[in-house]
This record gives sequence, C-alpha cells and structure tokens, in this order.
Amino acid sequence: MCATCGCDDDTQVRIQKPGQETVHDHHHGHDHHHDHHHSHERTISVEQDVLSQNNLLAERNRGYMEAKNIFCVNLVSSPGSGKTTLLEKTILSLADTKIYVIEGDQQTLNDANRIDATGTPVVQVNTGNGCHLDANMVHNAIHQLKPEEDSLLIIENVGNLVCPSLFDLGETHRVVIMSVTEGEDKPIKYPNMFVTSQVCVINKVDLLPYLDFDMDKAKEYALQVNPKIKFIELSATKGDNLDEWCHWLKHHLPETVA
Ligand SMILES: Nc1nc2c(ncn2[C@@H]2O[C@H](COP(=O)(O)OP(=O)(O)O)[C@@H](O)[C@H]2O)c(=O)[nH]1
Ligand SMILES: [Mg+2]
Repeated sequence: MCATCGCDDDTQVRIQKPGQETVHDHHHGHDHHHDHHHSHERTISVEQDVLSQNNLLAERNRGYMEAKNIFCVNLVSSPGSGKTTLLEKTILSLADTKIYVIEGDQQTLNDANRIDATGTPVVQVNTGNGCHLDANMVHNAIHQLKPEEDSLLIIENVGNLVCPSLFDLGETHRVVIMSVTEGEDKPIKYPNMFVTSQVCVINKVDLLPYLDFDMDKAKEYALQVNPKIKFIELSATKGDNLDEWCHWLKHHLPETVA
C-alpha cells in the first residue's frame, strides 16, 4: 500500500482556503526514513508505523470533536462517483445546520470553490502524490477551519477506493459512495472500503435505465463483505431520494446539532 506506492512523500501537501495563500504542511506524521531498497519485511514494518501513528492522531481528532460536539462524516469513493455533488445538495437541504467541509484532492481548489460558492466554510487539502487523507492533514485542516461547537463536519476524501480505507481520520461515521456507472462488483474487488463504512450510498440511479447495473447483486456483494452496511439509493443531481440521505444524517446528528 502507501509505503510502497510512493504516496508517503508528503513534501507536496498543501492546505488552503479558497482565495488564501498556500500553507505547506510538511509534517503530517509519515516516516521520512524511507529506504528505497528495503525488503518486504521492512515495508510491512514501515506500513505498521505509519498506520499506528495515524491511529493515535485520529484518536486525538476524535477526542477534540467529541469535546466540541462536532459530528464528523468521512465521504469515500472512487473519483467521480458524486461526492461533491452530494455535498452541495446536502448543504442546501440542511440549511439550518452549521456545516464545515474539508476537501481532499491531489491537486486544485475546484471542489473547495464549489463548496465556497454555497457559503459554507471549507478548507482544501491537496495531497500532491498522496492518494488519501490522513489524520494529521485533517488535524491541520481543522486548525484552519476552526469549526464551532455543535456542528457537522463533512470530509470529502481523495477519490480512491483503496488507501483511504486504511486511514482513520477520527470521523464519527464513514460513508462509501458507489455510483451505478462503476459496476456492481466494486464491493468484492475493494472490500476494505465497504468493511470500514457504515453506510453505502448508491448514486446516479437516474442512469439505471441506460445501464445493465444489477442493484440486487451490488447489495449482495456489499453485504457479503459487511453484513451490517446500510444502503441509500439516490440521485444527487436529480434529487431522487435525497430525503432519505438527509434524514439519515439528521437522525444521527446529536440533538444540539440537528
Ligand atoms: N447522472 C448523474 N450524474 C451525477 C450524479 N451525481 C454526480 N454526477 C456527475 O458525476 C460527475 C462527478 O461528480 P462529482 O460530484 O464531481 O464527483 P466526485 O469526484 O466524487 O466529487 C459530475 O459530472 C456530476 O454532475 C447523479 O446522481 N446522476
Ligand atoms: Mg469531488
């Protein structure tokens, strides 16, 4: 995974608000003593170090958010499944809730600008070579964002069905989005993401008439790897069944946030 694919080079990480000067974050907790000729054993131990350090920081984030009564959702998916679109629609629907957003992408402020256009406070994390957000990036982003007590923090992770599953960010809930254009077998091809998520949003149902996506099969595959996962089928662009998603969110928000 990440210690081997090169994404642990954190020298390119940038955290910034729309319209703000770049803030470099060179200290996001990864091991810099990377040996390019390491053995398999060394690779595994570096991975364990990275993950255990991340887990400690994730617990700090979790404690901070619990103390401030911030409910935090981590949205994960492959690129283009509709995370930002769902976020935009969620913000419109939950107009009475204080919402903050952390956007993760390798490059660009595009998604932060989309959220900024809704008037919602947002910070963009650009991970450079990185293929996931980690707990330290979220920690630093929270410092910039300064979310108020009794609020909802939504993190849009980097589009990738593999590495983000390994990195606890300190979130309250993890939600995996799969769109019907991706095919029904993603849960068994990338099981970790579905095992570690509590909810599976199945997006772009408006396209079902044009595809041979087998909804029952998709759910069966997801349940094979995580028998407890909850499904919400919707269309973020057309708004079909968006209510069920917003209802799920509201139902899980602490009373002081809802
Ligand atoms: N047909 C359809 N397209 C969608 C839906 N949700 C998102 N899209 C489109 O999918 C593309 C990627 O969406 P985006 O929200 O940027 O995905 P992200 O990369 O996961 O954040 C855009 O062209 C969206 O308009 C949907 O429910 N139905
Ligand atoms: Mg996006």
